[in-house]
Amino acid sequence: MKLLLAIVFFISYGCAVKDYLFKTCAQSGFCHRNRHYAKEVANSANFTSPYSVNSIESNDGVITGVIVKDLPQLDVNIELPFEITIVEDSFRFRLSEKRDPIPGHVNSDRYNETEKWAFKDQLAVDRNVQLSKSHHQADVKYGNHEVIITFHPITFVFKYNGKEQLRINEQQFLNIEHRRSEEDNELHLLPQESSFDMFHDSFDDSKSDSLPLGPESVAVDFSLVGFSNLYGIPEHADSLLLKDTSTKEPYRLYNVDIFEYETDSRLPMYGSIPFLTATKPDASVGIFWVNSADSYIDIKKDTDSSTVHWISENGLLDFVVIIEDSPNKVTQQYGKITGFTQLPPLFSLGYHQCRWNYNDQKDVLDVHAKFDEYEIPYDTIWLDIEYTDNKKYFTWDKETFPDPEKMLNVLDRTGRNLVAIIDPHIKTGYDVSNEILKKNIAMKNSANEPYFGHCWPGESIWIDSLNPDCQNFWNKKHKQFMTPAHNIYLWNDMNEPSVFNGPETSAPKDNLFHGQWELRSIHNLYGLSYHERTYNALLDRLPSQRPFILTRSYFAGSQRTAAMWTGDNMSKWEYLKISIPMVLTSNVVGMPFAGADVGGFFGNPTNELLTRWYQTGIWYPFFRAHAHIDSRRREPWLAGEPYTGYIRDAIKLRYALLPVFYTSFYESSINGTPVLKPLFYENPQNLENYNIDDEFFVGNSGILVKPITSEGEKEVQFALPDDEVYYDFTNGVLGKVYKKGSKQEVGLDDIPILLKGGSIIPLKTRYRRSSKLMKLDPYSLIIALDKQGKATGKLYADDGETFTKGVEVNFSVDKNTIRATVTGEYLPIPIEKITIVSGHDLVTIANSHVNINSNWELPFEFTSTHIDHDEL
Ligand code: NBV
Repeated sequence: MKLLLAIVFFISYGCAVKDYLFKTCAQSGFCHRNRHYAKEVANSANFTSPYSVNSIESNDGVITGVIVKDLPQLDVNIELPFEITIVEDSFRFRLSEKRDPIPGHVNSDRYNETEKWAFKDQLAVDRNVQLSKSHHQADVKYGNHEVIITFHPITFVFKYNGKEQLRINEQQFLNIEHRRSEEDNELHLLPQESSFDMFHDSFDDSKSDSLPLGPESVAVDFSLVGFSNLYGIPEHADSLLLKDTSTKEPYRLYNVDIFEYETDSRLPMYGSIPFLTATKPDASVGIFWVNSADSYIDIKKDTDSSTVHWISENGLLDFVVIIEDSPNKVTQQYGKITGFTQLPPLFSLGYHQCRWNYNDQKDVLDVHAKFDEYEIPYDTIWLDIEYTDNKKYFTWDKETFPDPEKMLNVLDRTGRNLVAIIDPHIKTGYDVSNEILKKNIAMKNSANEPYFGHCWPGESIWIDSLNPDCQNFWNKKHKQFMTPAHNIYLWNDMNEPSVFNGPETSAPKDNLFHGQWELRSIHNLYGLSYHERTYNALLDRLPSQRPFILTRSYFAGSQRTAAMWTGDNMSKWEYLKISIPMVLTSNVVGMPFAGADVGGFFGNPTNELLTRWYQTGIWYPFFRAHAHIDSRRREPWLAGEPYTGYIRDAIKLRYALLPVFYTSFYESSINGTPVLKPLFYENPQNLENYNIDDEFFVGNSGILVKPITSEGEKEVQFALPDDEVYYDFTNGVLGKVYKKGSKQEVGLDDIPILLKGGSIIPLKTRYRRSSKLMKLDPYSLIIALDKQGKATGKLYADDGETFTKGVEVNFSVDKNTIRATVTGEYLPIPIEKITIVSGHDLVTIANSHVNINSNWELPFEFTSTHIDHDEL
């Protein structure tokens, strides 16, 4: 019977499962009700909101107060206590509800621990906030910011440098569905409210949700004054610029296993980051919605402003408003709250070779050897679920992988690594699951008994990674599984969590976690809690080694401990194209270590598509080829010439650029700068940059790329973000100045790149088999002068493995002299070649063999007056 069930699930899983599995807003109780309420409120001529600020006071920089919800038909008012704090220079509002406990399994409070997972450890609270108030309004001042809070109807008006930027609740969509019982529900409703699915979930009766606490949603509207360009709130397979949803489905944030996803879609995907940004030339805004429950976001755009209606199923009404001068500063402020990305170990920026599955140890080592035979660098080979003994994680299939340690040692000889998958569903009936049950650290059902569901191994239980008690156990299991190799890292998949027989491909929302919280409250952060446990386990095992973990599910804060990829895409051109805005969006919301399966997961790419995908993939911060178990083998040499050669060239270019990527990651790890950076970050003054998502910069390097993502494309035309001079840098080879608006011919071997005048980039151009073997290689510098004959650039270098701080070298050129300022100790920095280009001139200082040990300078003179590809 169990086998039959598993086969049924497997078959339905393998076939294209479509959007009918997922609730639309109209089918989702809380979304339906809030959209209905918004419509009724907007249409009622004399609507009076039941909410008003009843009290507000300030105590040692923390502003507290109470909002009351006054329903005339009730004897008592509903009290909603709130708190305002200025955290890391941004405005945080946090509102809860006074509730009487309900006896039973479930914790009947509103969930208040999202911040525990999303925020970094210690937030700076600004105690200098000033509050002044009158009878009908209060005024909160901090820095150049002012927030005017009107008591009834409630509105928050945000001013920055004296100018209005944002109004909260201007539309009066504020809605806090307070506690009530089903019996007296009628008494608690406003005429504008619908009671659809408040106590019963009618979506799928076979997987019904007991909704033990009834309706609990929180919602409010944000009017962005003068902003019509909105970004963020991943994960969706959609454009960089968010769309108007007035006549569409809202964007949904609910981590689900959405296999065979479609592009141009607002459907939820594997991860959620509830952070939305908006930009105009003189200001940028960020709204961080601190809530981990199922959420929908409606966006309405008017000519020059936008309204965002944010709706969550339960939890607190908790948000942070960031208002700054530029988009870069908004991303930075967000990073100050949720933490910046970890500086990844250097190897993880190299090329990753994956497929579901490398069949056995010999297969792994054969593929490994072929890379060297074809002189293609790679750093990591991956093992998907088939390496285990019958999908029992923390075990090896003894027949196919008899000696993993030996295999790891062979990989290690040329500096290569292995990544193995460990998912959160644990097969029942072996020591790992038995121990989980014994230790009482499994996810529970609504009756507070361990939950049994179906996934790859058949019947499974899920680790409750919210439970601190699971950490020691998780440490122990990883130690046993991974010891003693130091070149093995981890991949956490299916952590939405994906449950084959659960509602909407996940676990039932009334399942329970540590603290008796429902999955409903914590759903979108489960994936984060899981990969954080793994991160801690890796640190526990090797405390001085920077861990590497790839996660499919993620939440705000995931950037601190993991990389993400965009899940199961397809071998089709449209998926190659959409991968760029998806990775850019991830960068905008502070999660730069992102990539898409190169080649496409489902299906078989043509050689042209595969080649173009590699040429695009080398720019993903996380660069991995991956394929479904049923797809044909497609390691780079199988394409044959000329494709293999083009793929080799692309991968080699990525390796030459590793110093640029590593430096960009370093910057991101200290100030949040995107590693793949949209054009409007480079120049927010130019409105034409706001909607470009097929072109990007690599961090602050000045490298501008426009990958070819259409079949048969023969030419490329760059949009230039500003008036600076740009040099042709196709395939990493310096050429002439690029004429604005000109079309360049492209062959299948071409990767269109420009280099912005004013940039200095460090490269390592010698072919080595892996990044580790490049460690002692000298650098080459490429210096592209701006219109004033100046340039700047940065290099960060360290051992690439431990937490020991390295060296930061700031290069500059002015008045025909190159200068380097050095901070830190990872020295010397050897340089073998310097190429300098200006509008008309070129200098190559070959074989200079400089060793930068401390601050350094070098005068130069131009030696030729024309730049020609052949000369370089
Ligand atoms: O573990 C198998 C796959 C994996 O290859 C893929 O990358 C994940 O996104 N996994 C999903 C489970 C099944 C996919 C059909």
